[in-house]
Amino acid sequence: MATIDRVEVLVTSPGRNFVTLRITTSDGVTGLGDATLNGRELAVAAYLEEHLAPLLIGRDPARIEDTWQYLYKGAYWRRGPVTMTAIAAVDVALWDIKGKVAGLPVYQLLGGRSRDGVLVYCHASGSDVESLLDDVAAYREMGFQAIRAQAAVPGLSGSYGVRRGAIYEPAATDLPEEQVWSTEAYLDFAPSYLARVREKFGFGIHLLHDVHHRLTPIEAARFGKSVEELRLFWMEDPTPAENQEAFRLIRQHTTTPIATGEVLNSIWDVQTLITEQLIDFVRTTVVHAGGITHLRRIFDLAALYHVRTGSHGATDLSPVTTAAAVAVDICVPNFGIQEYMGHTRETYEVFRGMPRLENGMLYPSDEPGLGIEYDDDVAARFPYDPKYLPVARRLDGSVHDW
Ligand code: GCO
Ligand code: MG
Repeated sequence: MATIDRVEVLVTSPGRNFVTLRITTSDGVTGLGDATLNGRELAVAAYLEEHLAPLLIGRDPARIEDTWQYLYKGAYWRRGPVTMTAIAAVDVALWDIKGKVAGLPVYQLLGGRSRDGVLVYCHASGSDVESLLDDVAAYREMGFQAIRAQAAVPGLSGSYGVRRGAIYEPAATDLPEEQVWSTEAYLDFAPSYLARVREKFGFGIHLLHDVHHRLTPIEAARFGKSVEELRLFWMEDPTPAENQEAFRLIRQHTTTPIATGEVLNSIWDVQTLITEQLIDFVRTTVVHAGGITHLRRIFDLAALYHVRTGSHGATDLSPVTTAAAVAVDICVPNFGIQEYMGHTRETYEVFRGMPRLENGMLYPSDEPGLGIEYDDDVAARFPYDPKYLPVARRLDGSVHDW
């Protein structure tokens, strides 16, 4: 029997920070898992290095489910982003190893394709409505079929979701940037620019919008109602996600589809949302929700309740997560959509073998495992670079949900 011989925690910053776990077996097979938690990277790195690596040495790499249960139940302390990201990294690395040992891509181990490719949505944004419309046009040109639209709210500094450089990167400062938020200004403005996108591009594209946890349930209900005729694919995170019951009120008032889950980490965090059918799309992802093993469990529960998948895929999730997400997405019967933002050129030099993107769809690699290779030499050129996500303050100076 092969055993786990080596466990390495790799930190690199080719445009942004990524934490990667590499597990090597006694047969010399290696597996990669993403362990990136934006703005809290070293907490997960320490969890892995100090607490999980010593438990993994000598274990059978083939026992993925058993290792998952051992790490989850064995910690006694349940759930939470740091724990679930660390467990995810181990889980994904072990699936990568299993695929390489079997000589099969991971999606074949999960049951094989249910579809030809994975529909993705990209991010269009603008500092004003005209530049947003130009951005949507550019993404249409590139062949994207589903587009998220965000514009800067007039008068507010640093609106969520508006790209400043070539790639959207909210964690851009050494200490948290302070941004200004006004619910009133947002609610007055957002429906009007989403309407402009529909006017210009029609109903032949899927249109998405991220509220990013900013509204109360009754405000979210009002927003959802006000955009009903625009037939959004979804409104994302209308209200802070940890209060699952809050979605009952939103649901009673609007037919605008609801997506949430990018900050949630376990099946227990989405149980009410799913079993009461309070959402249409669950956005938990491989890296922050316990890996392929646990994500599949969430998605299977969701399938029973007509909830489709829509995994998080921002720039702060590494190509290892994209590859793992696509492996799951291509298999599960209740797939909805996959977020796709892309990464810097330097990131693709560190992580080689990103799934192929064509006409707004991602296709998994047919290499054994996940098909991603980590280049240590390139990674060494980009040392850890501490960066924080912004915080939001209301007009009176008090802290709001960012
Ligand atoms: C999304 C997300 C991201 C997050 C980011 C935080 O829908 O893509 O909301 O943009 O803000 O992942 O690290
Ligand atoms: Mg989001």
